[in-house]
Amino acid sequence: MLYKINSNILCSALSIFGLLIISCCKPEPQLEAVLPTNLEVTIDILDDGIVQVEASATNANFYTITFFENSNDIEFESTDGIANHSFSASGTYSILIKAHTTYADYIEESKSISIDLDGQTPISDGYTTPLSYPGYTLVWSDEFEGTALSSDWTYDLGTGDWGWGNNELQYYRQNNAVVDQGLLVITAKEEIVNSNNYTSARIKTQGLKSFQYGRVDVRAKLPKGKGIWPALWMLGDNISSASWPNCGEIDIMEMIGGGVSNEKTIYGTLHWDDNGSHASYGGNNSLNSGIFADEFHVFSIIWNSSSIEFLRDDIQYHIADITPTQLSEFHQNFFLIFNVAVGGNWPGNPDGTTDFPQSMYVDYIRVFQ
Ligand SMILES: [Ca+2]
Repeated sequence: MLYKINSNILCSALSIFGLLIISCCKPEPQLEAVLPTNLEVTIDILDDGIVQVEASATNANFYTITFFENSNDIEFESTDGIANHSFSASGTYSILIKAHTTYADYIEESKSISIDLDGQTPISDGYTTPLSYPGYTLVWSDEFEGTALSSDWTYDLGTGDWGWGNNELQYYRQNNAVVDQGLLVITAKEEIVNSNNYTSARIKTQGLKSFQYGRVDVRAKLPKGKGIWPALWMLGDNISSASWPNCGEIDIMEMIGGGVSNEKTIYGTLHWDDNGSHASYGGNNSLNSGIFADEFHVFSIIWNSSSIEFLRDDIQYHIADITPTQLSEFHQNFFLIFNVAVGGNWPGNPDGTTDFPQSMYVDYIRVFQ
């Protein structure tokens, strides 16, 4: 009672000074749940029927995302608003997205999507390589089964220094790498995140898996379009102490999109330090018909103490002698990096002809020694 009197006196006193204090003069309001606001939903339909939902809302504590496939309701609960689902047949489906403060307090939005699997590339289309070779043992592989990346992989995130040294335009996020239907799918999207116009993903085995010598096979179907730059590559384990290019770099496969002549050609390259200067030596290989986005191909290196051979679908198109002393970089352990860059010094920037999203699909990586 004494407190109330004092509070009224305070209000009167403040009113004299022209301050409008409404709340302290009113009865205490009942505590009400605050609903989220500004629910925004982005849905990307990737090749192979994989659908990725990204939801965001102000004051949301978590999200529930429900995919309705025939009579099944597949519900995901997520704190970041991200959920993936693979639809197994063509058709029109509903997705219900809820942004919650509590389980009972939410706002929702329903979306309808059309899946057309008829024109998709089956994972069996294209070149494939065996699980064993005479004289070799399979020492590590990832077939990308299951629904998440294994603990052999980690991420490079954000924009790096100077767009990862190449003025690349994308912001790398964990969410742009999805494992589904036996594939790793790395997707470049046109969306604004932290003032960057594109997002994508870059995964690596740094500190987790690395190898010296052996045969490395990566089976992948590539994205396409001006400014799109997929890469399957390796860096020396000593990059944090020796820096680049003293650590050495092995580019198993790079491609820059934009027109058939670009999109039918892949590059295999070595980078190293030659007495204080950056040196590189590479070759390239072109398909006789079609482009690398049409179906799966296998990109390989065969690396031993004397040479590194580069192969596409078992066709050797380049070989480098690594016996000279200035190529000492290539006699140590290397880790793997897979990414899809957008823009940058080599491919140039996307233009009006570039379709987003663009995905690189990796069926497997296998290392034999
Ligand atoms: Ca696979």
